[in-house]
Amino acid sequence: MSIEQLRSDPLEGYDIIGDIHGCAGALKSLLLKLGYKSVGEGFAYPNNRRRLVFLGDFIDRGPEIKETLSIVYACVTEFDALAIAGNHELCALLYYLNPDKLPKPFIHSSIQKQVKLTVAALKDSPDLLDKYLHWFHQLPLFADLGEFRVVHALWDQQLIDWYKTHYQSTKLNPDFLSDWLAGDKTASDTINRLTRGLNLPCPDGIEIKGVDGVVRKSFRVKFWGETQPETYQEIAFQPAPLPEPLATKAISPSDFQKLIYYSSKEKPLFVGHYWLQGELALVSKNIACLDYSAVNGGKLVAYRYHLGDQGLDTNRLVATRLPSF
Ligand SMILES: [Mn+2]
Repeated sequence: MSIEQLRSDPLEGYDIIGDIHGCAGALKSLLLKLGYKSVGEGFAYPNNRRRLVFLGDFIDRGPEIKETLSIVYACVTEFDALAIAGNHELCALLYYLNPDKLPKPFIHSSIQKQVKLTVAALKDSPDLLDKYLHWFHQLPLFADLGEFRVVHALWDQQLIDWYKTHYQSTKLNPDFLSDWLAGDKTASDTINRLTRGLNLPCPDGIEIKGVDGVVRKSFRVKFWGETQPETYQEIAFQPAPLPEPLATKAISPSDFQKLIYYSSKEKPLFVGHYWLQGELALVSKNIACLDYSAVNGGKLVAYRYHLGDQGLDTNRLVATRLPSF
């Protein structure tokens, strides 16, 4: 198959891929399972009838970061795939832009260690590292593809509208990056919410030990579900259960004010980021999270979206077999 033969048929749909984190082997097997063919360094669907959408976090953690970057970059630049930024791509950018003053909580010690894995994977190819960092500078932070939306962690319509008005773009750009690095609160809220989701600090000095062994003083929160939740357990969304007494504690009025609600009447939304485990399922009627901990012995997951679909369907979730590393 040559690249020239690819561009003919109308678009049938999109295949949206969750967090890869350097698992190129899992990525290749998922793309082959979905019917994509290897072309050059990338993958394309026969006659370009389907396009790929990557939800961010291509880098860090995993064993084949360099090859993963090569595949995703080629899919985007040669075959019209879309890739949006995850918190790890932003972290890598900041690591180069501003190594002496990294904004917290966006960058903490464990994520810094992970960025070093990406730097190490590209240490013999400084030109490639430059190329990818340049690419990261221009990745979209979110996208509305007409029938559905994508963002790495959380769709906050208010902050997205602010971003589009303020920067006249959906992409990362130098003005935004300099505002963020200068400590602009709305810029910082936007990047935190969209790429890390909503995190609430644990009250009363409570700590939570994660499935990755990291002890955290905050926890991730849902942006769907009940419109009037009462306890912290009802809004928590993370692998480790909340410890008592936090789980059954009533949500404080100030935390309640921070909650975001993506209505079930909104168009379908795809996110990654949340380290899901176990059986594939939608997280709500109109939201699919496609991060199933690929790098942690889990699965790399895609959603097959056909143009004209009415709503989401669990049967469209596709996973690689368990990788062998
Ligand atoms: Mn992430």
